[in-house]
Amino acid sequence: MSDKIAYERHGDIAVLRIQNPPVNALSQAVRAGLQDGMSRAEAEEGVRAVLIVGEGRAFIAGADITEFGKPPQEPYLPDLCNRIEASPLLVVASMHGVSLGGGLEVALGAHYRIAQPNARVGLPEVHLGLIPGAGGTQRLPRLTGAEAAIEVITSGRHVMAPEALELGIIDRIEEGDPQTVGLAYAQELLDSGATRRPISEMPGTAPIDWDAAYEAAFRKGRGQISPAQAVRAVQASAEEPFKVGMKTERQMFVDLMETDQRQGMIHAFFSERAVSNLPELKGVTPRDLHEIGVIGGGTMGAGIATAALLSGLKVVLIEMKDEAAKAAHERIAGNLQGAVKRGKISQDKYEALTTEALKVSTEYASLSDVDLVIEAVFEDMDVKKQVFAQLDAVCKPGCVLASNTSYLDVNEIAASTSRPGDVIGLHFFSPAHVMKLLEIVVADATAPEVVATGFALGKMLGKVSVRAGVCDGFIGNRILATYRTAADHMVLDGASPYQIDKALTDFGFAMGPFAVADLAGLDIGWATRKRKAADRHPDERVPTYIDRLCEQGHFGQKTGQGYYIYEKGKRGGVPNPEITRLIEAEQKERGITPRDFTDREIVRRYMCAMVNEAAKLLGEGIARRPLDIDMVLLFGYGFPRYWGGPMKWADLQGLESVLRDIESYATEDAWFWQPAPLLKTLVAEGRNFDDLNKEAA
Ligand code: T1G
Repeated sequence: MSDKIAYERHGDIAVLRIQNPPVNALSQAVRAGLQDGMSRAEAEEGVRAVLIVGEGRAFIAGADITEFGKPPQEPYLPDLCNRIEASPLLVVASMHGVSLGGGLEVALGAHYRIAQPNARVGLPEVHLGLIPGAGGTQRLPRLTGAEAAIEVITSGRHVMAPEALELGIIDRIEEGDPQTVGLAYAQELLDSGATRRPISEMPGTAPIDWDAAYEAAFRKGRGQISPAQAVRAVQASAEEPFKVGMKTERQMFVDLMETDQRQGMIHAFFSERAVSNLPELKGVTPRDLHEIGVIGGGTMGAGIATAALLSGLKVVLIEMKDEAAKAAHERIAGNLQGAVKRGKISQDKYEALTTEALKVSTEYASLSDVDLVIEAVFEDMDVKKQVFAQLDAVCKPGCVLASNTSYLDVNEIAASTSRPGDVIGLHFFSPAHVMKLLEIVVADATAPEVVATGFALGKMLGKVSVRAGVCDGFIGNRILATYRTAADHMVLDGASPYQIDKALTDFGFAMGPFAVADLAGLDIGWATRKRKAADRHPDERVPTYIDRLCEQGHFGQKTGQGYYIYEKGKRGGVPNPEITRLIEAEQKERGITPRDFTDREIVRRYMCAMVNEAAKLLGEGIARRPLDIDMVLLFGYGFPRYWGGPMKWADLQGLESVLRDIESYATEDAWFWQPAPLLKTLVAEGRNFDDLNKEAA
């Protein structure tokens, strides 16, 4: 038997204990070991039951994702689950930690299931662009009914043990060592004469409005196909005999395995874990973090303080005046009340955080003992330098001094202090206690252990932390500025902002660029255009129609009018005829004859601009790897996860075709569409962005 499964006899019960750290993924060796273990138990004298249990932190986290994309190896997981279920012995699964995907499917192949109170079960395959492929769509509905099964499968969420008990997914909850409680439960079942209980022999679920469920899943997936496919697989569990339903599920699973969306989502899964593992930080010890300071209690500062408090850190927040300090305290308390409402913290915890862990002051001297300070004050270099001068004077030696600036030069800020090695950029995204992305901006003088401390803070706050070099806009905002410009150029040339927004939401973005601009506030872009006007290149095409709207005092959602008109109490907005008028006026002024754009061309230009700027960033070393850029766009800019990110999207299109399009666009506008040197090199060498990820690992 494989060394991944420990086989033990306990009276007339055989135990198969899975030993495949870190999360007992169902590798080929584990599958073969379980299969052999079942045969051995059935061959041995006196064995009446089998207990399947996991060693370490989990029962089973699912199929081994590292095997995806490689030729499948027997025993195949659906066959193993069927084999477990078909055993003449009574089979019991004792679950703890997570039982996800194939892990839950193995447990559903057993006849009875017992779990720890804090155990979680789920079928998260949709997060990998797949559907459950080992009987989950056929067995789960037979236990829970179609609607509950569809909700669990299409959400991919983790179901806590009490709810799983209620849904009938597990039979019992009992605190204790998983093997001990599992053995006792199996013995109790044997003593009570309980019979085998194959789920496949249970009747299929009652029908529901399958087409409505399919439509709902497709809409919610925003272009992702596997959730909707899962509905059809569950429908098969109701309409076809079990064996036929299994074949239907298998075919759908195999077809989805071949899709770009599966490649994109697996790429996102592994990149999310790789992005914070920087080779240069191996062996570098971060500084201790127990208490942090936050300068500025506005939306951003309060969000950062909230995230820190929720992660267990103490916070000293500094505001200029008492009334601002009081407002900041209320803002943070409001954020924490939200966490209570969402069940993230108890009311007692809320009280402790707001009265003990959080201190709000107007005195910088209160920062004398903090381990790290993040300033989130007005985005002006002089203001930042004044703040850093005060921090430099009062903070203890070794205290990390961080700026939350979204584009200012962190090198210049560092040089204004006596300790540039302690200075770093920590660019949070608003709301900072909700958005997962954190850009860790490493200045020239930043010490390695200060970088390591930034990543340690990001991990404590549950962020996806990405290393960025110093440039205007770092990674995300610099790329955003470029693809926004591509959209602006298409508006000048004839595409309406509304067609562009729709084309991009159909591509999978939660919102199009113009709806996003309305949400963020048109005054921000207006201020940026004014800031950059002085050193603008003469060939740069910058529309002015939107400045005309800003001059009228319309800044988007916050004023009720922008690209869209927003009516009080109504979600979303309607196109603003004033925008169309202003665009037509500008086109006339510029002598432009507007032309039609197809949705495909809109997406193509938008994505090529994004990839081209990203490739420039990579070439300049601002971003370390293509996967870093993918994670920034996924976690900070609403990029559709099923593409894996812009760099994965480009690999899936083929870099040659992307470069060819960029070069064709450059014939219209050589200044904006200068092909990135790195892109040209990769195409010339027949390599792609994933090759760069592998080389940098
Ligand atoms: N396969 C291979 N490696 C896995 C893995 C898996 N399923 N799950 C986790 N790992 C690795 C992960 O890469 C990391 O590696 C380490 O374990 C710790 O993970 C047929 C087809 C289980 C909740 O989608 O959600 O079954 O970086 O850092 O935050 O129907 O991992 O240390 O080298 O994430 O405590 C379905 C995916 C598969 C679960 C733990 N299962 N995993 O989270 O630790 S498809 C999933 C997770 C399937 C069948 C279908 C999480 C976790 P390294 P971690 P964590």
